[in-house]
Amino acid sequence: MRRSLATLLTLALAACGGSSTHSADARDAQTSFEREATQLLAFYDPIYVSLVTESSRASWLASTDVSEEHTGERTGAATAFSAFAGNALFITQARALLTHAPELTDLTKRQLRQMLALAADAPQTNADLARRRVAAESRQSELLDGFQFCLARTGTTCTQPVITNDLDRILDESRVLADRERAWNASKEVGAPLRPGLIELQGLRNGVAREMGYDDFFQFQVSNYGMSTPEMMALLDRLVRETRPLYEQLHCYARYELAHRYGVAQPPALIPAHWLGNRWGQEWPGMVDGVDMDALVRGKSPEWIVQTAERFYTGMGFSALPPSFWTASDLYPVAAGSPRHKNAHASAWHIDLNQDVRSLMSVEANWDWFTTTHHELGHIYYFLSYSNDSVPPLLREGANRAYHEGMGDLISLASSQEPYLRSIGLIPEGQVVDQQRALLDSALTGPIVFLPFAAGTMSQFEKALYTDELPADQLNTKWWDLVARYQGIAPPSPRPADGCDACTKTHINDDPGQYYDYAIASVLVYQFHEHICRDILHQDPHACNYVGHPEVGEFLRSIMAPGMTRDWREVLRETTGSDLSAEPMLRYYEPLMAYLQTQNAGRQCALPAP
Ligand code: X8Z
Ligand code: ZN
Repeated sequence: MRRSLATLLTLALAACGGSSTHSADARDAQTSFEREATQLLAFYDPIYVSLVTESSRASWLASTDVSEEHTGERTGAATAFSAFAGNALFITQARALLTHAPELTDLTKRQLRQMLALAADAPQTNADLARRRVAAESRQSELLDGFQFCLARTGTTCTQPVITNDLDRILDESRVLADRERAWNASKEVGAPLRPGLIELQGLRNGVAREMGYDDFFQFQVSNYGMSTPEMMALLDRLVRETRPLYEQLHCYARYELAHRYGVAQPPALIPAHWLGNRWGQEWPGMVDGVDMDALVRGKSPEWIVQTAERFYTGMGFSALPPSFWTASDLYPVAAGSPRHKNAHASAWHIDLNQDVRSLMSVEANWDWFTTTHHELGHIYYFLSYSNDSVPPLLREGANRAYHEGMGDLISLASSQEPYLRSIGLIPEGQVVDQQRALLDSALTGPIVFLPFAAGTMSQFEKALYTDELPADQLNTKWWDLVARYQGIAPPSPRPADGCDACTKTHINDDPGQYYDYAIASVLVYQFHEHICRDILHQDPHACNYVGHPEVGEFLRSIMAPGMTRDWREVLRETTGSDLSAEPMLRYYEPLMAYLQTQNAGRQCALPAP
């Protein structure tokens, strides 16, 4: 494979003719740079598509059936891809052509920049470093995806093996603090084994980014937005600051409500992590009396959940999912007792940059999986929307990564609203919904609680890890310092200094340096939602139903179909008339402030700024 690839490469680059056009007159030179770029891309594209496909297929297998053999195949395919995409000749040619930017079309420049971004993942100018990085990434994923979580042991033998869905169920439902603490501790056990791999990857990821001229890996990832690290951190700080007053009220409400629930007389200043219904405290479900979202889907089958999510999209005029989605995806948990291990975190895959789209999930009939399924199908419909002739393979991406995360989040928000839930029979006739409490639950499970984690803890941690080269012995202290400052949460008991609780978060290992995508997505979601509800549907953004409205589908398609061929800021301005702004999100949750201040009257609520 690699041998024939190298041969092809040599021949085609010879055919491209390098930058030998300087003797032409100005007009000819102008066309010739564009022509040269077109030739380069015409050579690059088919090989790129075929190697992405090979590499995605191998990764899919390694993630859905963890084994040494599949990890080896993943590493092999990823190495082949890197040998191609990171080839020094592409780097030199793309850079040289981009020095003639005024003489290239916007579409060509975007493709060349994306070619360089792909090369930056494994630049063959330092092939040994790139190869070690690819192998270390595979090993880390194998460790994470193959880890056996365990709730009870006799000696070193696990007597109660579990999957993360089981741990999440305990944190979602149990009212017994000892059981909750056991589940929370069990969820953190994967951290220590992942620690050495993360430390190795810290050096390797920084190394390859520096090889391409970036200061560090974090800066390289941030460049997807056309922003510098200080600009990104300032944006994230602003989001944390703007939502802090409401977060302070929610935090106070949660401290007192949960202390009451667990029979603790004096609520602690920081919320104990095992009191919350999520392993990282990134959302706080199940906290509002009278709002039981899980009950809405209890008794439904996991298949119904996925089909219902698809119906939301077809209800806006999108096509049904391709039949291969249903046959090739891996949507449900591995049967208890099966020796197979698979990645436990939901993901969506664009295998061949065309119609082979798949999702990896472990769907069960609960609210978390209901919203996650709508989120994943957002990625899938994004893939399908930009797989059209106007979008070259290199630009089959979101306008930026946050757009990709935002589309499905938007549909999760829309599919959680009362009129829609009534229309599909999940809220029975005669059942009254308390609007204030429903909005409170939505804030506790939505952006106001999520932002301190996403824009604060996670992003600050990854910036410290890569930009500031956080030393290995400070991984846990840094993590818990950030969790306390941004989220106001503490571990149930002191954490070992040589552990890695950050490593328990999937993205730290296999989707690194980009968690702020979700923070920015949550802001975009409310901008799009407000526009759809007010300007297209003329409905209240709190009770707005997209289904049955192909014009909403058209609007979403107008955002998704161009993929990365357009600048994300221009797309936002054209579609909503505004720049990136947290205003619509703050407006949405504004009615809660007065309500919470009443609920929290007489309580000690101060939460210092991070
Ligand atoms: O990782 C995800 C998606 C991946 S496509 C399920 N999310 C973040 C997380 O789970 O931490 C969605 C929201 C935040
Ligand atoms: Zn996602």
